[in-house]
Amino acid sequence: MARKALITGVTGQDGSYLAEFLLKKGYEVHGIKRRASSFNTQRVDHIFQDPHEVQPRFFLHYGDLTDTSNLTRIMAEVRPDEVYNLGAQSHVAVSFEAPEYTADVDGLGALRLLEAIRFLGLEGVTRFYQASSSELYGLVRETPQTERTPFHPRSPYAAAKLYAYWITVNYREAYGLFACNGILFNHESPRRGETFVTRKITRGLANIAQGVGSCLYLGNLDALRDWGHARDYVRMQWLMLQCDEPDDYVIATGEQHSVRQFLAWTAEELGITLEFRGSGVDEIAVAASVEGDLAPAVRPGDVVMRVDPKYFRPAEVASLLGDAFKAHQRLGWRPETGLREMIAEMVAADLRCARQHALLKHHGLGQPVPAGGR
Ligand code: NDP
Ligand code: GDR
Repeated sequence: MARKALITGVTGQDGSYLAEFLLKKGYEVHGIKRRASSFNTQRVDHIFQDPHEVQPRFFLHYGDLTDTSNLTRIMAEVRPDEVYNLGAQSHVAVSFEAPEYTADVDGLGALRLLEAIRFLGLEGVTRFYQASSSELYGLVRETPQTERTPFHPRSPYAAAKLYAYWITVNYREAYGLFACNGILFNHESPRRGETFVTRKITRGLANIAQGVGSCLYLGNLDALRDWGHARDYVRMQWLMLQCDEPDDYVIATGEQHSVRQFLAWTAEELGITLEFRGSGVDEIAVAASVEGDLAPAVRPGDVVMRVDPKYFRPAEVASLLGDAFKAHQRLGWRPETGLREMIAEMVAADLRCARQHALLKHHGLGQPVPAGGR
């Protein structure tokens, strides 16, 4: 019998990589997707299996983390060996605008799943993974951050994730559930949502390079992050549930860079050398030189980025840097993809899209490409 996994957030960045990973391992994979007025399964369409054509091992169920009866019913039907709770309103800036919804989905959503496991008597059957976050550290008390670093959340998102973290620990201690927290630092990929800063930059600059996008507007360029590749991080999510004992693990690269550096390296990938002028809200990035043929629409002297204070957050997390020593020591995990390599992969993917837009525009068929919002 194939092992069964249930993934919330299967249509998101991590959910799609994890589903691929588990299918390759021979799992039967069940994912929860939200009802939307248009298609929202682009990230998993390539692994969808038409039940009319093959004996499928990948199933999608309509559901929502705010809906207890729906989650309990899916859990009862699937009786999964492993649950990966990746579903979330995952945007930190948006959580300031929708704090109650974020608390409901990101905080209580975890509780609803844990309670469903308990209510159905699956404690001895089902292992649980909670997608915890380096945002828990917030106002950091020590660098680098480890599993023992105290938390100080700085957003409604992080406060909701703090509840989910502790309720996961609580169900492990109180009911003996095999429940783990992965405290994951930022991880990105070509499948990253378009409004997170890395993808906003790779997509925005690729569009400018091909003449289908205008100036990029960003917020805090001084923010420091520890960026890894999502593909490497989902492997660790699975590894945690294969251990003899449940535990919590930091997953990070141990390297830290600024948003400004990420922008400069992305430009370099396109043959553009950037010069940063001004400071604070007046800072701009100018194309100092352009080489090669990847950015035909950019001329030296063009302003490609301006700071817009609208993207500053009410409370910022200035600096995050993780120490994944425990994951390395106990589970043999190390990230395999370096940041420059990941930027190259993201730029290549966004450049392909930008070129398609440019071609359509050339034939008078193009729609304007919206710049990434938040
Ligand atoms: P994404 O934003 O790409 O994916 C989030 C997923 O959750 C999507 O499938 C989304 O559905 C789904 N979702 C949102 N609201 C609900 C809801 N009410 N009910 C059910 N599903 C819902 O996030 P990532 O893949 O990047 O992250 C996965 C998890 O890991 C999240 O919990 C995130 O908070 C956490 N995390 C992420 C990190 C990162 O750097 N990527 C780092 C640390 C933690 P839809 O597609 O319909 O929007
Ligand atoms: P983060 O990721 O908040 O760390 O949360 P994000 O990419 O949104 O921001 C990283 C840093 O970049 C700064 N920044 C901008 N951010 C966005 N989104 N848009 C901008 O224009 C911009 N300009 C500068 C931000 O202020 C911030 O400091 C991500 C999410 O995936 C969470 O779900 C996850 O828990 C954490 O990573 C770890």
